[in-house]
Amino acid sequence: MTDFDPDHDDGGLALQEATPKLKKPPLYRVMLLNDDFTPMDFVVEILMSFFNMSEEKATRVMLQVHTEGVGVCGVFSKDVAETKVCIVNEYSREHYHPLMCSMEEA
Ligand code: TYC
Repeated sequence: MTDFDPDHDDGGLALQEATPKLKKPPLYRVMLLNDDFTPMDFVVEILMSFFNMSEEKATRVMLQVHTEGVGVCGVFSKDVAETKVCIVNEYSREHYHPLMCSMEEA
């Protein structure tokens, strides 16, 4: 018995399987920015309806944004984050509030 297989002659080279170069897709933080005009209860409503937060959590995040200038609404894949940013900014404009929602790589 021999290891030589004429149908799969590697020409004497040692063959090593390539390790697949698959990287996990990046995640994105969606954030709210503070401003002086958007009512607090509107921000709480946004966090509850678009980010599925309880009223308690939404109030905590809103107050963090209010005092520190920025707060995280959640971490999502790129397309979900982009969609959330768009719908929050559109909804805010429809209600004539300057609230800004943005995203950055997590
Ligand atoms: N600073 C606003 C106010 O005093 C409230 C506010 C909180 C606005 C969070 C935006 O992302 C924000 N009415």
